[in-house]
Parts: sequence; C-alpha cells; structure tokens
Amino acid sequence: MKVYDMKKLRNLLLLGSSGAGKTTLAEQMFFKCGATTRLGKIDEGNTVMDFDPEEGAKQMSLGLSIGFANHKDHRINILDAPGCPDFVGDAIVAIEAVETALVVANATGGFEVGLELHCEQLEGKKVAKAVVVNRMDNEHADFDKTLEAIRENSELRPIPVLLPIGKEGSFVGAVDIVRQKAITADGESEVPADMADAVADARLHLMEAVAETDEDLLNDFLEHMELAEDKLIAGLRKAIANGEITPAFAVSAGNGAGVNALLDAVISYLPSPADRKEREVLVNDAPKTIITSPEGDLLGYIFKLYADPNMGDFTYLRMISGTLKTGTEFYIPEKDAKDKAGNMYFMLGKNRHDTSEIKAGEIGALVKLKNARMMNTITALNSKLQLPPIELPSPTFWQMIRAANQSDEDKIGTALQRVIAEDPTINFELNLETHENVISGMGEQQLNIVMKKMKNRYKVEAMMKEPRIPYKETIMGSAESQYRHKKQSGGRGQYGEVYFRVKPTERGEGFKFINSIVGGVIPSNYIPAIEKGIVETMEKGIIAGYQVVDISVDVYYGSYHDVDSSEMAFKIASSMALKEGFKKCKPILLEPIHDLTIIVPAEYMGDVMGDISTRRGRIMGMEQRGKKQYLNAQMPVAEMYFYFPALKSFTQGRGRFTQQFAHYEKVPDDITQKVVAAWQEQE
Ligand SMILES: Nc1nc2c(ncn2[C@@H]2O[C@H](COP(=O)(O)OP(=O)(O)OP(=O)(O)O)[C@@H](O)[C@H]2O)c(=O)[nH]1
Ligand SMILES: [Mg+2]
Repeated sequence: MKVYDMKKLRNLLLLGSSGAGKTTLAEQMFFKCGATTRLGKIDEGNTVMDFDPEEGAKQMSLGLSIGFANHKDHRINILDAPGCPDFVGDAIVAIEAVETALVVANATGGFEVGLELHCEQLEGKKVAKAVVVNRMDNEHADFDKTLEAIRENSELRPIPVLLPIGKEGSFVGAVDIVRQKAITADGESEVPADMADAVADARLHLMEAVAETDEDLLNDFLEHMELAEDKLIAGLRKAIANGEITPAFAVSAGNGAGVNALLDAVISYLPSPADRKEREVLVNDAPKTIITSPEGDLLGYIFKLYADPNMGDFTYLRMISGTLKTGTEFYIPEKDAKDKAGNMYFMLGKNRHDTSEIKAGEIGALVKLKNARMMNTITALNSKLQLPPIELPSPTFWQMIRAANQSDEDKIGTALQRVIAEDPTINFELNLETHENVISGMGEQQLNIVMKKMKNRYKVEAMMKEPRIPYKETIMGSAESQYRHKKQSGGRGQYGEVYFRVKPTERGEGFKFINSIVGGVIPSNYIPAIEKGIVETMEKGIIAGYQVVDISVDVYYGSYHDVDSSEMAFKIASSMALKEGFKKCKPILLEPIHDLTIIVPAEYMGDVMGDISTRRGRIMGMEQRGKKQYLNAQMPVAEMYFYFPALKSFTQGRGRFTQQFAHYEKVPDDITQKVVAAWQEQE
C-alpha cells in the first residue's frame, strides 16, 4: 500500500439523519475514485459500508463503517456513522478520529431528527465541519432552503462553496465558486452563463466571510474588494480547519452528480492531519498540548471494535502521532495493560489491505488484541500519555435480559460481553437487588440488534423483558415481637426463643443490630446466629420480596434449652420474630427516583409537562437554551423505564433526556398494595 504524507490525508466522518444518503455517498466516492469496480446499492444490499447481514436486511447502517479511496494522489478515509439515534454513541466516538465531520443533509427533508442529534454532538467539538446537501436530484430539492433550515436549527452556519448546476432531474454537477469552474461527469468546464451572477454573489459572500477570520485578509479585501485566488484558498482552508467557516456542497449520491466536485473540494479545502498537529492530551492526568507527527511519540485512538466469528476480531484505530509497526508492543493506560500489534490493515468495508505500519494521521485496523477496548489510548510502553476521556449520553432504555433456553445461561454472559463491547453506550450489569441482568442503552432498536448479533454470531438466543423495579422495604413505626421456635420430632429437638424491639433508622442509615441480653438468658454464642437470621431475612424481603433497609433490631430477651438449642434454632426464631415485628411496624415500600433533564423543542413543552405529572414526576425547573427547553424533573424508575418511547412519540422523535439516580422515596399506598398483592400471588 502506498504511504501518504500527513498533508495528503483527509479523514472524514459522515453524519446526518437516517436515510440522508451517507452510505450511498460513500459508495459513490469509492466508485468514482476507482476503489471499487462496481457501484453498490442500498436497495440491493451490496454496498461497501453496510456489509453486515443485519444492515443488508434492514437497508440501513447499524454501526460505524470505515473505508478509503485515493483521489488525485491523496488518501481519503471515510467513516460512515449510522443516522438512527439509537447508535449515536458510534458517531460521538468517531468524531475524535477525524479532522472533518461531513454533515449530510437531505435536500428535501427539512431539518430532520437524526441531523439535529448529530449537529448537537458537534457543538463545542474541535473538529472541522462541512455540510453536504444530498438528494439534489429529488423533486423539490432546494439547496438554499436546506442550508437555511440548518442555520435556523443548529449552531452550524454553512456557506456555499459548491453551487448546484441544474435542479431535480437535470442536476448535473456543481460550480466551484473559488476556482470558478463547473465540474460535471464530463470534466471541468466554464461556469454556465446563466449562473454567472449567482456565482459572483456567492463568491463575494465567501470572500467576506473568509476575510473576517483574518486581519491581513480583511485589510486586503477592504482595499481591493477582492481576494486573489491563492489567498482566498489559503484563508478558506485555515478558517475551515479552525471551525470558523462551514463550507456547503451540493451532490446527488443517488446518481453521482456533484460527487467529483465534492472529491476535489475535500482535497482542496478540507483540513489534513497536518493542519491539526496540536493535540490535547493528559500526561499523568494533567492536560498538556503535544505536537503530533509520524516521528513523534506513539499515540493512537481506538474508535471501533468489530468481532465476528467469520471475519475475525478487528480493532479500528486512528494514529494521532508516531508510527505503529507490526510487532510493536504498546501500552493501554485506561486498562493498565499491554497489547501487541500483529497483522495490520487498511479497511475498505470488510475488505482488508495489508500494511506493516500505520502512521500518524492514518486510520487502520489491528486484529486479535486482548485488552484494547473502545475509546482506549495506544501509547509507548514507558509513556505517560493518555487521551482525554469522552463523554457519552446516559442510558434511556432498560431491559432485563436472559437466555431463552436455560442451557444457554452459561454462554450468554460471554456472548453479551463481546457484542456490547462494540457499542459504547450499552451497559450491562447484574442488579444486586432484583437479581436480574439488566441491559441498558439508547433505544429498543439498539438492544434488538444486540440480541440478533448474539444469535447470528454466537448462536445464543436471549430474551428481554421489562426489568423489575428495585424497590426496598422499610417501616414507619416501632413494635415489639417475640418468637419461640420449638420442635420435638424423634431424636434431638430444636429450641430457641427471642424477643425483639423493631424500629426504623434514619433513611439511608442501613441496618443496626443491638444486643441487650443480660443475665445470659440467651448464651452469647447464639447471638451471631440471631443477627444472621435477621440479615438473611432482610435480604429476601418480608412483605413483597424486596430488600429490607433502614431498620434497627434490639434483641432484649429470650430463652434457651441446654440440649435442644442450636444456632439453627435461634436463626429460625430470629427470622420469624423479625417478620412478625416488621409487619406490625407500618411497613412501606421505597422506590428509586431519578433526576431527569428532558430536552425538547419549546413547542412541545406543554405536552411534556402534562405527561410528567401523569407519571408521578415532579418538575424541578426549566431553562430555555436556543430553541430548546431544558426541563429538570424527578421521576420514579417505575415510570422512567418506558419513558423514552413515549417521549419520542409525542415529540415526533425530537425529545430526549439524560438521567441519573437521585434517591429512594416512599411508594404511594395504592401502588404498594398492588406490588404486595402481586408478590403474594406468586409466592
Ligand atoms: N434519489 C436519491 N436517492 C438517494 C440519494 N442518496 C441516497 N438515496 C437513497 O436513500 C436511501 C437511504 O440511503 P442511505 O445511503 O442508506 O442513507 P444513510 O444516510 O446511510 O442512512 P442510515 O444508514 O440509516 O443512517 C437509499 O435507498 C438510497 O438509494 C440521492 O442522492 N438521491
Ligand atoms: Mg448508512
């Protein structure tokens, strides 16, 4: 494989809503560059990027894909993110692997939900942004209106650099307004006469925008009301690289028109890794800026894992600095572990192209790594460098998961761990209170894909269900209780008697055991068994099968038998006395309450607030930011587990929320009664 200088690399991440045409655009770029010999189609399930069988079946991307093409002696690496909001984690992680996010918008679609979500992810990020208006061949396609919608609804301020030639069925290519050339399938030609005015206007507008980013250019521009082409290009490149200008291009990925012009523009105007040599890193946890180069310190970033039994275990990596060579051992600070580079590849979808090194600026894949995971740093064995951690959204959807067949119960853990390692927003944990395995993530679609991958790749069938609410049991009042355990059956009998005072402790204080036995009415060697009887009963629950918390038990009296008393007998007596006492103390259930921040366009506020109160939620405050309302609320987990589908349905998909645990709170009596009744039925 040819090795490219940092300056001759372009790393692009395609973002935008599902169906905008990102994968189709990537396919066109590969084809036009000769990276492929035939043009794949989404509808035929044969594109380079959507090679996973599940993607073919669904005709949409379900994970980030990677490919590359060579154009005019440059290498363009393309990362294609799925537009479905469930997979937003892939996009967030990939942003850090590229210099430019290419936001693909649908020329007929207005400002779509997926586009909104991806634009939000770009806010405040150091990556260059560019907008591609796609589907210019469609009826009612409108370049200007689409850009206007983006300006109105996001922080992006796209400025045309490629203007469309023709429209709808007769859209044939684009004019590069910097170089003032028309680029179509037939090659380069003069600007069509009927576009001369539009090109002149757009060019002047672009010159102004570029001049505003640099004092020297501004003086030059004010003096001549013009910038020389070389100065305009240099100024534009710099402004794009710094995120001060967002260029806009027009294409049809469907028929390929405008794609040649886009490829040229990518090379002429978008930043290379050499334009972003400064990188913020952590050295012993302290922030520091380093200058990256192929000769510099080894620093790589892992942005994707793909583990398929048929294809193999791939770890995708962006080299930020230094050069990784086959056979090199490296350190992964996040894991405090080592790994070794074996075979390495440049990937074009599922096709691998061998390489013996991956240099700063390049994107490649390693195989069979043991310890490296997504978002990890790769660095030299003795290095203290680490990449800053990445913030991911908190889960919004939960399910309990278990093997569909009991016999697979052992296999499910490993299969699940491997599958979810590919998606940074999925969490999986054993809930110690409900004893259920709970999987959480961004949505139903995402969790369904996890199940499909487990089945296809590891032959493990799983099932998902609504998770149990981790209620807790406690008491409001105090009482005394007594229990004598006495059995005379055949041989040795059993005997133990205890008297308890049961009281609540402060919320969150936990369990307190008090031993007030005097005069040896219960010998001290039985006291631990009494405490154990209480603790075990608290674990199992008393009124509804949930863990008991925040009680104090004082054992103050009892009796024993010289021959028949045993630890077991006292444990049983203790458990029974606690159950009896607990039930006399006005038992209640506690439920977890979470803090939510709900983010919705202002027009949905009324609906959202009404809905929160029907879910026993409390509104804690609100704040308008731009066109969005940020609403702080508290909601019981019992309602929150299924909140996201509801929120999406009444906000046309535009509402989302983040959440975290707040505290436990008393469950209303009517609900407590239902939970208790359901448990008694099942017992
Ligand atoms: N007419 C027309 N159809 C297009 C164009 N671009 C994409 N399509 C079609 O739109 C559909 C969706 O295209 P994709 O490339 O899968 O869209 P995507 O952005 O990758 O979608 P996700 O993977 O779900 O995020 C496919 O049927 C494409 O053939 C275009 O420029 N013109
Ligand atoms: Mg796609």
